[in-house]
Amino acid sequence: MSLLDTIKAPKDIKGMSIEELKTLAQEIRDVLITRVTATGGHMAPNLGFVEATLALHYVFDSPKDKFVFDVSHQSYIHKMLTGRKEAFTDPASYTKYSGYTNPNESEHDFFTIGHTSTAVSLASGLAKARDLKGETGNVVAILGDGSLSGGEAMEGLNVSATLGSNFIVLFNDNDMSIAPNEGGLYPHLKELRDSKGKASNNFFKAMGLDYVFIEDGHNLDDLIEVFKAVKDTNHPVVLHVVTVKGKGLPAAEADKESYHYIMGKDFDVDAYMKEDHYDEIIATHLLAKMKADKTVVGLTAGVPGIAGFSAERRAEAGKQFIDVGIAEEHMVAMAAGLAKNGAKPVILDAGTFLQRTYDQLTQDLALNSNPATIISFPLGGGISSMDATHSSAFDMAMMNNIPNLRVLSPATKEELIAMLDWSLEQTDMPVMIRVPGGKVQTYEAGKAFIGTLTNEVTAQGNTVAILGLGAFYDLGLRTKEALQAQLGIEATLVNPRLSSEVDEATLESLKANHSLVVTLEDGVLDGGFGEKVARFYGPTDVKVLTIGMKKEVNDRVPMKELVARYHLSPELIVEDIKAILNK
Ligand SMILES: Cc1ncc(C[n+]2csc(CCOP(=O)(O)OP(=O)(O)O)c2C)c(N)n1
Repeated sequence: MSLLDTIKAPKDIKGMSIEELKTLAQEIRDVLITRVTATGGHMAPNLGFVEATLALHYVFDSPKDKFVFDVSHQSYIHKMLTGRKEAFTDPASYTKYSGYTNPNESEHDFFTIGHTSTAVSLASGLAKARDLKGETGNVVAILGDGSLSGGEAMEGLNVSATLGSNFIVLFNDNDMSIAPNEGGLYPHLKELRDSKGKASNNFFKAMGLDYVFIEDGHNLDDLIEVFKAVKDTNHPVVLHVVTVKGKGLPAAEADKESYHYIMGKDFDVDAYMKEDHYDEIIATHLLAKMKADKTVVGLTAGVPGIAGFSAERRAEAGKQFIDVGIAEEHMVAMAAGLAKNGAKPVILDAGTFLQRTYDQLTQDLALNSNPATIISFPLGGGISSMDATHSSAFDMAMMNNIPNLRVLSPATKEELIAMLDWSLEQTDMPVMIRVPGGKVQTYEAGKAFIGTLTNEVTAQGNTVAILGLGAFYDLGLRTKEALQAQLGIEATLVNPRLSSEVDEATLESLKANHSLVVTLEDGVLDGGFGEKVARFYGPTDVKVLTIGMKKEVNDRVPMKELVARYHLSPELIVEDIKAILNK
């Protein structure tokens, strides 16, 4: 029986000797490597946080003492120690719990988290509420060095310095974000590490926080000693803990970026390599554009890999690629400045992370008509089986309704490239291009985009018109075929290309010989494209069927279930059409 087998709750490690804790740390590493290799997940962040998590649970008393993990992608060990270890040790239970903290899973988790840089702010609220209620207990925010580059983390540190009561920030410094850290702060963090916390240039002290340095974040004796010393502190303190990302797995230590998140064993690398992928297509094209025009500049907020910008491509792009750190708001405002001063900025980010920057999109880009291009990547697709925190179902609805921002949804790779080329040359407005989820599609029709911002009727028919937006153009094509086969209806097929506006001329022309218009979109319906079409036809006899996601939280719901629930298949859509047409 292993030591890990004996642990059902944090109290079970409290009686262990340091030697036993060290053995347990090794067991946990072995389990992490086996489990994450099988299922995929955040390998390197967790391997680097084994001893620190053990020491936290050894010294503090969770859940009375509260831990808030930033991003919470490094919370696997915390899960193992808080009654959820079967999700790591038992293959049949591997998918039982999510990869992030979630209060529905455990009383030891306080927030559902997946976006970065929020832990200090969230934890400061917990601490303030504790104080207002006259309660006791420690509050610990766990913040990574990458996440520190996000403005919210800095805002949180600034405010929490004034709490005047117990507040601990465990700053987990492994000198890496997903990719290497960028920005003027990081050489100073290195100075702090190199001087064992003694350098006079101390960001945390400048913020008004007490500061303790722990040189070896894998030394349980040191960690436990310092944690005991700061437990029940009466003021805010930062524990600067130096760790090694990927600790204990040589491949991960050597290639921290690739091992930040890895795919599981079922992922077929060979098949993947044989296929086309939008990130590769975009990165290759953008690099060529950069070479031809020195004012083209790519920007990302800590996620270059999402857009195919590997270390090699970043080096190739040189000064024309900027990783701003995990600072989405800054990225969008900087893009506004770049556009204003004649450069051609291209923002490359995931739709879910762009949610953070609604204000900059609205004010700095759209209101000021600054012509930046935003390429929004849906992680795993718009409607997807992702964690709720990482859903990209909402980016289109968010962007669609910002005046003076055009949202384009290419259906094919040719169209995507044509839209990007057009957007780079126009100077009237910011443009978002929503990368289609799923397999790369290529149709001749997609070549027609010349920046006219009109819908494209790709097949003229009658009775039913199908408007298949972006990734769902293909679903439209298949629905058209199913309609023909099952009801003998020759439907009209439209590639709308644009979701922020309706093309009134095209919609007007459909009135003549169509009684039903079907819209298909890979995102939430509320605020989406279909609603705009429905509003256009509201005062007319034309009926509108909108297919897309209902406004609700979906957390790792299998795609099969979502297809059935939202009728995302040709068969189910034909059933709906039949019912409406009384066929
Ligand atoms: C708002 C937001 N932007 C980007 C991401 C993607 N992301 C997840 S973890 C991470 C890096 C975090 O680095 P760090 O805090 O140093 O933690 P480490 O993984 O190195 O332990 C990034 C960029 C995200 N989750 N949320």
